[in-house]
Amino acid sequence: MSATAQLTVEPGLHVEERLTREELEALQLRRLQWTVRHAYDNVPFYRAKFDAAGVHPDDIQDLADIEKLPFTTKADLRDNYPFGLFAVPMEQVRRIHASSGTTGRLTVVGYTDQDLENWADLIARSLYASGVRPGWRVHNAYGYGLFTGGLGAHAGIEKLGCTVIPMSGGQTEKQVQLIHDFEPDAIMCTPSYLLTIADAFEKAGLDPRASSLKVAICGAEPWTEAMRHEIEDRLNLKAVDIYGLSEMMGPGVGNECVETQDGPHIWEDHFLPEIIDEDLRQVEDGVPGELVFTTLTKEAFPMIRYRTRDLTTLLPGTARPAHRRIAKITGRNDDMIILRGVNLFPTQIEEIVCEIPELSTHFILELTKRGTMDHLTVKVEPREGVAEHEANNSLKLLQKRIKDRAGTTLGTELAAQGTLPRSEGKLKRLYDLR
Ligand code: DLL
Repeated sequence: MSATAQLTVEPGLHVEERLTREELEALQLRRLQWTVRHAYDNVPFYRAKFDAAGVHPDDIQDLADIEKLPFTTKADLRDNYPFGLFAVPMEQVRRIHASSGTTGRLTVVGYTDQDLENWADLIARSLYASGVRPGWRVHNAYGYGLFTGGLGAHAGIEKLGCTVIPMSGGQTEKQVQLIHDFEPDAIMCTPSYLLTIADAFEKAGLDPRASSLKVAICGAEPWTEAMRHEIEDRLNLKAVDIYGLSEMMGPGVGNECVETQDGPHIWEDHFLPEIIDEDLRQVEDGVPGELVFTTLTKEAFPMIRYRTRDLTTLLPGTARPAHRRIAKITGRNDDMIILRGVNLFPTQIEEIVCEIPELSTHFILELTKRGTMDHLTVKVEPREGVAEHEANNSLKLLQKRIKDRAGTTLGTELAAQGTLPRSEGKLKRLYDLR
C-alpha cells in the first residue's frame, strides 16, 4: 500500500497545510516507519547499510530515532548508477530524471505514478502559496528534459488549474515575445535568468515593469534578499523562493508564502528535514548547518538522511505554522571558496554588489594562482549610463566592503557592458582558472 493513496486535495490549502504540529509529527512518524521499511525490504544498498550500522526498521519508534540511521550521499547515488537505488520494479517507474552536477556521473532518480501525483500536488501547493490562483496563465521557463525543473513545474501548474505556457529555458528573445503577447500572470524560472529576461525586455524597447507578470516563482540556485529586491524592482512583481533538489523529487520540496516572503516552508508531510553540524550531529532549530532530508512518501526512490550539502537554518513555521521554514540558502558546501583560510560564498559577494547602485548584478568570480597563493577577482559590469570614474570608484567601494565584511581582499575589475556570460538557467558564478 502506498503511503499517500488516501490524500485528498482541496481547493485552496491542502489539508496537510492545516495540520497542527502534533498531527504533522504523528503523520511523519507513520510515514518514516513506512519509508524505512520500504527501503530496507526493497533496496539491497539500504539493507546492507542498516545491517552494518546495527539498525533495523523496527527500531524507529519515534521521530528522534532517525538519528540511528546512516546518511546517504551523492557518492552513494553515483555508485549505484543508474537504477541501483530504485525500490520498485522498473515497470512501475513511470519517469526518470537526471542531474549532471559538477563532476562525474549523472545522478538518476525515478518516480512511480503515485510519486508523480504527489509531486504535481506539491507544485500546485507551492504555486498557491506563491499567490498563483486557478485560471492564471503561467509561463514556465525552467528547462524541460532530464532536469526536474521544467516537467516538474509543468504538471503542478496544470494540477492547480492554470494554463501552462511550456516555454522551457533559453531563446530569450522569444521568451520576451511570448510574455508580451500571451500576457501570463506568473513566471517560473531561475532568479538569474529572470534578470536576463528583464535585460532582453529593455533591449526590445519594452518596459519590464509594464508586463502582465504579477508573481515570479524563482529557485534552483542560491539568491539573496538583495537579488529579490533587484528583481521585484526591475519587473514590478512579487518574487518568491521555491526550493528543491532532484534527489528528493525536484522543485517543490518547499516554497515561500507570498504574504510573508520569509523563506520556503518545507512541505514536511513529504520530506523530513534535519540540520547537521560538521561532526554530522543533528543541531537544534535555529542553528545553521547542512540540510539533510528523508523522503516520507517516495515509492520509486526513497532517500534516507540524504546530505544535500546546502547550508541553511531551520526556522519555525509562519504562514503555514506546522511546516518549518529554511532560511535563504547561503550556498552549497561544495561552492564554498576557501581563500587564504577565509570561507567565502558567491552569495556574500552578490549581496554587496547589489548594494552598490553603479554596479549591475552581472558579475563573475575568477579564481587564479599568483605564485603559490590563490587569488580571487570579481569582474563586474557597471550599470548602463554610469561614467567611467564613477564605476572605478564603485569598484573601490566594493573591495572595501568585501574586506570589511568577508575579511579578505579580492581583486575587482570592470567588465565592458554585455561581455560577461548571461544566465539561461542555473548561473555559474565561479570560474576556477587555476
Ligand atoms: O534545481 C530543482 C529545482 C528546480 C528547484 C526548479 C527549484 C526550481 P537540482 O538540479 O538537483 O534540482 O539542484 C538542486 O539546487 O541542492 C540547491 O543547491 C540548489 N537550489 C535549488 N533550489 C534552491 C533555492 C533543482 N530556492 C540544488 N535556493 C539544491 C537556493 C537552491 N538553492
